[in-house]
Amino acid sequence: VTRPLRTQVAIIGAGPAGLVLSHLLAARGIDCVVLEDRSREYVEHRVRAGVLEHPTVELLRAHGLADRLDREALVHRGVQIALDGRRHRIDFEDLTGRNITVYGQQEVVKDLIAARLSAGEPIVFDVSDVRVEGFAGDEPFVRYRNGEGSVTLRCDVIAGCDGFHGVSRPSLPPGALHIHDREYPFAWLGILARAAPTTDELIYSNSERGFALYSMRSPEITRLYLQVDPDEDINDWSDDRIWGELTRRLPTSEGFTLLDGPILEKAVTPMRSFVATPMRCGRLALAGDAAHIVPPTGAKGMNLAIADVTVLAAAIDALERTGDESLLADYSDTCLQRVWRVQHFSWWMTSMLHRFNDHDDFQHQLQRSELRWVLHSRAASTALAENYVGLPFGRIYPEEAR
Ligand code: FAS
Ligand code: PHB
Repeated sequence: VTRPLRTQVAIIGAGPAGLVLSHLLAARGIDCVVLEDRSREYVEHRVRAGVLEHPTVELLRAHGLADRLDREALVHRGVQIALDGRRHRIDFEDLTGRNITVYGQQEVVKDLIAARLSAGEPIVFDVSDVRVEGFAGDEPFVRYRNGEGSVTLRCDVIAGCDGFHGVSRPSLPPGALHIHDREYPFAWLGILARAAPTTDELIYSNSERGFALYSMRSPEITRLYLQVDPDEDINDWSDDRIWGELTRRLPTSEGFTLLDGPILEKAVTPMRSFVATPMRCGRLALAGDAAHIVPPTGAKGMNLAIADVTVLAAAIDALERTGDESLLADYSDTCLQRVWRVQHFSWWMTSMLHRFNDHDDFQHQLQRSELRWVLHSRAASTALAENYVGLPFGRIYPEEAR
């Protein structure tokens, strides 16, 4: 049985992009349905990002979505970068007057889902066979299957917020997209451990053995990452081997101790830079990881996804309220300004902090010189800080001629 349903916006995916978009649209009185192919349990426990930019927290707070965040999250006023075992602090508040917040992506997702469901707004979990169609015209629709059979959901706009492996980007006609991508000669092995953090700020460490990152989730949980080979097999890494390598790469000399503990989760994350342009085809708009991927070194993936949907919500509002399609037509160009700024920042952080091949000593000397400049020059550390805490939403260079 195919039941025709109708809404204004069909959102594919209940990750940060899809869920924030659903709240931004509801705040503007626009109906939407969120379709998610996993269970609520699964999406609420998927361990991923951990750093929220300043504008992201401001947005969540402005929409009444930050109550638990304000109670439980960790506000960080700076970040530490270690070179040759010596730590240097980048003071965000001194350099930019702003800070960042450490709060797991899965916590953000839990809060967004709870808020949407308590408002009586639909999220359809465990859907299957999602297909996006008709978006070349002005009557797009989504077909999917759920427990009761197959459904056709008619709408005005489809928001493809279904991540890198979703169905939306591949649904664009052949040749509609230009793909820009870059692979890196390494990956990150990430762990979540029940071990109390012994520092109250993140430490990014460039060591001759390779990159390591010390992060956290709460006073009881640390989140740590190691640079490994791109095809690393997680089964080759015992807990002891992981803790041993972290100890060798983190600056444990200067009064920083690394407490170990039971590892609750471990996974290898590939590193890539990827942008699909344009981010829209007719009435199908791509947002977040469906359109772009950044290496996690800049802590940008989730924040960039949320930035996209602040632009998309305004564009959809104009279309639904007055029939004006101009903001939707501008959607991709407006987002891509920030996407490429964030791509560059994430590539820059990655190129400064990771160990590249051993034979290019010239590149190695350039890397060390650039990192020392960032750690010792106020101008250079301000450049890092303003990108790290997050640029204001909207067009990042508003003064530029349109
Ligand atoms: P998401 O991938 O989060 O959400 C897409 C949603 O769509 C998912 O719930 C998925 O189940 C659903 N979906 C997929 N196909 C569908 C279909 N056909 N039908 C319906 N639903 C469908 N970023 C950082 O900043 N720091 C990090 O440390 C970090 N670590 C990461 C580790 C891993 C393993 C991964 C994969 C990503 C990591 N990221 C990190 C990036 C990550 O946080 C993303 O940038 C962020 O989740 C992007 O959010 P969305 O665009 O909403 O996509
Ligand atoms: C995290 O805490 O998961 C984290 C922090 C900073 C990054 C990437 C991941 O750059």
